[in-house]
Amino acid sequence: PCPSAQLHIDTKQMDAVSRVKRVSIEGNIAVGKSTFARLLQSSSQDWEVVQEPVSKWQNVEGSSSQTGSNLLQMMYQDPQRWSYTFQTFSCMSRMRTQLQPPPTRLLAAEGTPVQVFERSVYSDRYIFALNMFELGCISPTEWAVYQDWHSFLVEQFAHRVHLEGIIYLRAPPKTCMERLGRRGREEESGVELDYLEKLHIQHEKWLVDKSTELHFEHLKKVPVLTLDASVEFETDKKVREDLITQVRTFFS
Ligand code: DCP
Repeated sequence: PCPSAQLHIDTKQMDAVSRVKRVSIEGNIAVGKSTFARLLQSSSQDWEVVQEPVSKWQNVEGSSSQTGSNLLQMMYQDPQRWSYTFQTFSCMSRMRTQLQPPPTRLLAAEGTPVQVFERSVYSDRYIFALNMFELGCISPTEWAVYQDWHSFLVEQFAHRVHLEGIIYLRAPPKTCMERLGRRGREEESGVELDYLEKLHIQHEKWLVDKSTELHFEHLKKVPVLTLDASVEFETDKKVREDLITQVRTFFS
């Protein structure tokens, strides 16, 4: 095509991409983010879930024929040694995921297309990495290095990792502990209630009390929808529909 036609196509594509809203689902380990994301996706053609790349963390440098290191397990077994490495790797893989363009199917959506992420580069830093630093599993030097590259990357890609909204699935740590036990992910078998309580406090500080010191102006303005996730939304149809209606109303 002639350059002006190419430019026309690119502008149209860019318009379509900018129509897509980006929303992340946040909440404690095992609260039910993946389940809720799936429910949202199946409730409308305009919603598309981008899954969290957990399997990559369980198989670093591996391929389909060769097994790599399980960094998630290494981090839980020796947090002092592996937390920084884990937080670097998980955030980099998330950054890649968040930078991927929305699928064509979503660009052609009739209504308001929404891309739903399970967690974000923001919870990586303000929930997990911060918590590990406060627990002494990430040293002050590692924390300074982490914050340096994290701020740099988020600022460089600000317009592409920006979120239009956050859904906070809120449940008591005890409920998450029960769900974690039921799910039985092997690497998490040593996780204790105390750890989930600490992560709960980090979520509350960031998303409810707004007392976490955030380093990005755009993040301070992102609207947060807090949902009561202590209810059994997977099995109870009425509860599920009510939560989905709340989300749709919030983002309409
Ligand atoms: N994790 C971590 N640091 C991060 C991100 C995740 O230590 N920056 C760990 C915590 C969990 C695992 O990775 O052991 C996956 O955590 P999530 O809470 O993100 O995902 P779940 O699968 O537990 O969520 P849900 O059950 O709510 O779908």
